Amino acid sequence: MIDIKEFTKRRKHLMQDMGKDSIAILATAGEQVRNRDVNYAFRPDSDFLYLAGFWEPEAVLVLIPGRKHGEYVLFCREKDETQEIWHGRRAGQEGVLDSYGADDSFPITDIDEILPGLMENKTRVFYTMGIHADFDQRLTGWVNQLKQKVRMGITAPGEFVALDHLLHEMRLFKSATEIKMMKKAASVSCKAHERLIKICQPEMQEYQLEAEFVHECMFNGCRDLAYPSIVGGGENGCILHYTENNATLKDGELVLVDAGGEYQGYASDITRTYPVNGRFSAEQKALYELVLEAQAAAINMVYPGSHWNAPHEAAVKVITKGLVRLGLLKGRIDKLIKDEAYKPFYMHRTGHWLGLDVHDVGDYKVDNEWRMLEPGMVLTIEPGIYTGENRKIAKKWRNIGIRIEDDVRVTRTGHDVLTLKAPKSVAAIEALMASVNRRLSNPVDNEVMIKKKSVTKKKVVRKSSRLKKATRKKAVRKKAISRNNN
Ligand SMILES: [Mn+2]
Repeated sequence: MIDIKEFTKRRKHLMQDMGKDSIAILATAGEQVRNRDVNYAFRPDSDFLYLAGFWEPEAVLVLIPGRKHGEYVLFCREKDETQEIWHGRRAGQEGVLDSYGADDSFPITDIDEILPGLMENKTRVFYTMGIHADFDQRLTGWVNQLKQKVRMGITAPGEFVALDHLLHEMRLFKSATEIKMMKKAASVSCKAHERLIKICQPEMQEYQLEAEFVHECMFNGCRDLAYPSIVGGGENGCILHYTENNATLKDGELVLVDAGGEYQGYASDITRTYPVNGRFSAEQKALYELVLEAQAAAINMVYPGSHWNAPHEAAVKVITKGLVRLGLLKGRIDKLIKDEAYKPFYMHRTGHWLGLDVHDVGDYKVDNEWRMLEPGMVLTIEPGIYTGENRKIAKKWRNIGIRIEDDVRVTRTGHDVLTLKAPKSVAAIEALMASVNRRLSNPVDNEVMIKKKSVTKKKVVRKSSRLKKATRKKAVRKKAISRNNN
């Protein structure tokens, strides 16, 4: 758990930036329906989480610098015995005063009556428009209510200021506590990637690797993942945001795994690519080492005073040069870079900010110039090469997808790679994969894999004896009985 003092510090910082006569209002995320009466696992809004550290749905944070009865007001659900028996514990009003540092708290159901009063005679409202349409509307309603009271000597706020502007600038610079959380997410995820490299073998399903990743992360304290895992074998590795993860991993192909655990809300974001059978082919190795070289060059450009785009420029240069060296591009390097000739092979950028959100908040440009890197920022460095079905290149080069991604913190003197422990050199990967007798330690439950084969073997199933059918019926009956008992 993060100490509540950390959240108090953040709120104080924000209130200083807001100044007097102002109020900040921030609602957490709503619950999302998955299907009918089943919800997705709840995840608070990251801005809200950053300031409140409060994980319950239906909550609104209000900051009023200088308010006599307390500057931090938190609206949340009331305690409710029945609801808590069915759906889980609630902090309630007393709970958020005791454990979450709130100065004042009201039931969320009373917000219509209370919040307009808190806005009285404030000049500025800090609020992020356009995230929750219904809440935007309610807020406008509350302001209009106040406007109707002018004759009673009450003034309504006349100025709306984008809250995310201040807040996202704060979130861009990670505190020591935040770095600690991110390191934990990173180290758990590194272990998970290592586990997958050891376990991977031909004829596994992509989702079986995904399952191993989830297991290792959750088992080690990351209750959730930072984003849906990408596990793409062969040509699927060329689909940048591939998440179907339902194909069979084939001997001779590479597999690309882009996955990261989340710890206390903080993301890690790691990609590793390796041969399904444990040995890189000559072409795979040539392209892989090129991406690795590009990544090293990019990471080298991460230091205070460097600018946001410098790592990308370094990666593009190495990749373009390398593609020429391998005969996949022809021409003068300068011109190829200028014409973006590398783009059919490398179509995305080299990274993004990382934090509570996997694509974290923070401006990339200031006054239309690439932003300077400063200590405390955390970013990913993730160059890649994706040859796809490119008919302009020889067949042996096609359908290879490679990305190598690490999480890098800008330090006072340079950088610190948070995800070094996930193996990535050709030698390390091949040695690790050779070190385990992968066929014998096969974790794959073959029943899961029969799915595809059974389609072609239908005839055999039909031929099966009545006896088998009878036992199957029995099993179904048993299942139904046990279901009723639950
Ligand atoms: Mn990424």
